[in-house]
Amino acid sequence: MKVGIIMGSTSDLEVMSGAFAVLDDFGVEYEKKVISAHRAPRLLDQWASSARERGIDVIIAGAGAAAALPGVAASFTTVPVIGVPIAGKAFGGLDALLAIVQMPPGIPVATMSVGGAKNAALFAIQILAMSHPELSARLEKFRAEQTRKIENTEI
Ligand code: RP5
Repeated sequence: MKVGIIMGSTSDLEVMSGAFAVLDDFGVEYEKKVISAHRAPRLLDQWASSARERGIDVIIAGAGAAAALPGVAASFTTVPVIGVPIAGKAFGGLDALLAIVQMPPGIPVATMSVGGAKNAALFAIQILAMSHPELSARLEKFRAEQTRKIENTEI
C-alpha cells in the first residue's frame, strides 16, 4: 500500500507538505518527487507509466499555473490521480484549478480545492481504506476526534 506524490516544482513543496503530514500521521507509506509535465515530460512518462509496478495505489499530483501535471500523469496510468491546484502569483490558483478540473472525458482526475493537499491525502487514504480495514478504523477514529473537538469548542 503506497501513495505517490508528485509536484511541478520545489516551489510547490510548502503546500504539498500538508499531504506528507497527513500520510505520516496515518502511517501510510509514500514516495515523493518533483516532476514537471512541461519541463521534464519524459521523466513524467517514466514515473507514471511504472507507478503501478512500483506498488503505488494512488497518485497525488500538485501543480500551479498551466497545471498539466495531474492530467498528463493520469494519461500514463490507470492508478487513480488526485490533483491539487496550487496558487501562483497571477490568478490565485484559478488558472491551475481550471487546468486540473477540466479533464476530457476518458482521463479523470479527482480535483481538490486550491491548496487542498491535506484533503488530497485524506481522499487517498479513503481510497486505500476500501481494501485495508485497519486504515478504515483509523479514519473513523480521525473523524470522531474531529467532531469531538468541534463539539467541545467554547468561545
Ligand atoms: C508549475 O509552475 C509548478 O507546479 C509551480 O506551481 C509553477 C511555478 O514553478 P516555478 O517557476 O516556481 O518552478 O509548473
